[in-house]
Parts: sequence; C-alpha cells; structure tokens
Amino acid sequence: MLSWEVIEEIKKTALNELENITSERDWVELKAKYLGKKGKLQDLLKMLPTVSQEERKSLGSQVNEVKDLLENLFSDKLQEIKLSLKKQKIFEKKVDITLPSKRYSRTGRVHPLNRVTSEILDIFSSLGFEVEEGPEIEEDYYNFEALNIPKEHPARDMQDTFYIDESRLLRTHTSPVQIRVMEKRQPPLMVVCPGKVYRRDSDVTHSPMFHQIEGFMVDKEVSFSHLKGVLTEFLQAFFGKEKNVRFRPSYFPFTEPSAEVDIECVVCEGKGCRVCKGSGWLEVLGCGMIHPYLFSVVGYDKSVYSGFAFGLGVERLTMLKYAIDDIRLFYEGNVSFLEQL
Ligand code: 2U9
Repeated sequence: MLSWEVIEEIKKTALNELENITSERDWVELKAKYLGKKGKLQDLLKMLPTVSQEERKSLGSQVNEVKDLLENLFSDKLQEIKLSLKKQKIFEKKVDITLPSKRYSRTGRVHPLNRVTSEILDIFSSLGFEVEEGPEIEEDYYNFEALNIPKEHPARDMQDTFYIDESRLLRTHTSPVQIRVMEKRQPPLMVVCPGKVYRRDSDVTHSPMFHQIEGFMVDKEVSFSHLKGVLTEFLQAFFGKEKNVRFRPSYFPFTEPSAEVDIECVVCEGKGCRVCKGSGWLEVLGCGMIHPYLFSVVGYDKSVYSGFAFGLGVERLTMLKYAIDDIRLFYEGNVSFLEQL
C-alpha cells in the first residue's frame, strides 16, 4: 500500500546505495533500479490510483520530489566517479624521468635591426665615437627650433610629425639628442646617437617608426675632409673595402654645406640595375658641416669650433645589405624571415 513511510523508505535505501557505489557500471545499474522505466519510483507512481483522492495529490508530489532529488544526486555522483577515476589514472601513471626532452631547433636570436645597429656602433666606436641616447618624446624646441628648422618648415606640419600636444612630439630624428649632449658638454666631442624615430609615412620602404643613427664631431679645425674620411671608412667597413663612395651636394637646415653620400650599388656593383634605378649608385647617408646657428644655440664659440654631422636609417642600410625589399618584414615577427638573416 502506497504511503508516506513507503516513499521515505525507498528514498533512504536509494541514498544509502548511491553513497556506496564507486564504478560507472554500478551507477548505471542503480539508476535503472530507481529511476528507470521499470524502476522503483515508476512503481510508486503506478500505485497512485490505489490511494484515496485526498492522499493522491500529496503522495504524488512527494514521489516527484524524491524523483527530482535522486536525479540531481545521481548526476553529481557520476561526476564524482569520473573525477576520482581520472585522479586514479594520473596517480598510477608512471613518468620516466630518464627520457630525453623535446628538441627545440628554433632558438631565439638577436633581431636583424639590433644586430646591424651593434655592427654600426662598433665601427664608430673603433673610430673613437661615444654612444649617447635620449628621450623619444621630445620638446618642439629640441626637435626643430634648436636645429634651425623654422616655424614654417614643412617637416613641422601635422601631416609629417606625430604631436602629443602644443610643445611635445615624437622625435622625428635623433638630432635633438646631439643638441642635448652639446648643451651639457664641451668639445672635443665625437658622439653617435642611435634610437627610434617617428614620422607620418608608411609604404614598402617607409615605416611610421624606424631606427636612426646620427653622429657628430666637434673640435677646433674640423673640416669637410674629416667628414669624408670618417664616413668613407665607416661605409667601406660596413659594405666592403672595395666599394666606391661618392659625395653629392644637398641641403639640410642643420648643416652647411650639406651632402648626400652614395655607395656603389651592392646588387650590380655599379653597372646599373633595378635596385639602383640604372645609376649604379645607392644613397646611404646624409651629412654636412654643423650650421654655425647650432653652435650659438648651445653656447659654443663658432669662431673657435667647427664640426661635422651625419645621419643614417638603420632599416635602409639593413635592406640594402641583405637585399630586403619590404620594410614591414622587420616588424611582423615572422620567424622564417628573421632566421634567414
Ligand atoms: C646636430 C647637427 C647636425 C644630422 C644629419 C642627416 C644629415 C641626414 C637622414 C639620413 C636618413 C635621416 O634617417 S634618415 O632619413 N639624415 O641626412 N642627418 S646631417 O645632422 C645633425 C645632427 C645634430 C647637432
């Protein structure tokens, strides 16, 4: 006869049996025994029509409550069994610590731009230059004004320079570092300044951020011959002793006279090809004698001191040396590309 006690008794034995099982097979059997189509709870439901109308409702909902409870507990139990089996497997698994480890053939290496920067700085160090660095966020004064780049100069245009506010910007060259060095120190000075610079320019040979190395020498009686000697020495150490070098007149606001320097084409050796656009020469540097205006800015006596300065793009020199035709390859982190150099 269906009663509150009968339902409670079934619930109690189900909970007891559920507590004691440890395998998935026992779980399947026990679930069928209580919650299956021919299970004990189904039997109880079938007995409902045998009780009086008044008791049927409360006993019915009691059976359903027990059913819901058992369904939840069975589901929890299955998770518990699975987890404990997993733990057991891990525990039983033996690790052979004498096995050799995985071999990694791809070891890290210095980025080509950093390698070439070191190579360039080593050459200038061997010629007696010191290395100085400075801020990438620069004041308008150091980036333009002190370098004889007047207010109306196109380089100061918003189209060409990344401004932070009215008076601060991302430096467009490393020349401001050289002004800061001259402000702090007295000649004789031979200094090179490597670092990141920023310009609003982007295509296969230009990047909004690139690396420059600029340098200068100031002393009594420094002449254009010194400039030619130092830069020829540098370029032949970098590209090869046999390479011819030529100087062409040019213009920069911070040097007077100014020149651009070409090296015999690294691809066709001066015969003329697609890379040198048939000329046999490649432009690699800008340079000149430091403008006397800059000496007045830093407080040097321009009747006593003279100096030369130069600038180069590290990406450009690396691209020419290793025949790379797209500047963006340097920044993509493509390991296959980086491994080739
Ligand atoms: C001071 C005085 C003079 C640095 C110079 C160049 C010429 C030059 C370019 C080469 C390729 C920039 O990276 S690039 O686009 N640079 O042509 N730079 S003279 O002149 C200075 C610097 C500092 C105090």
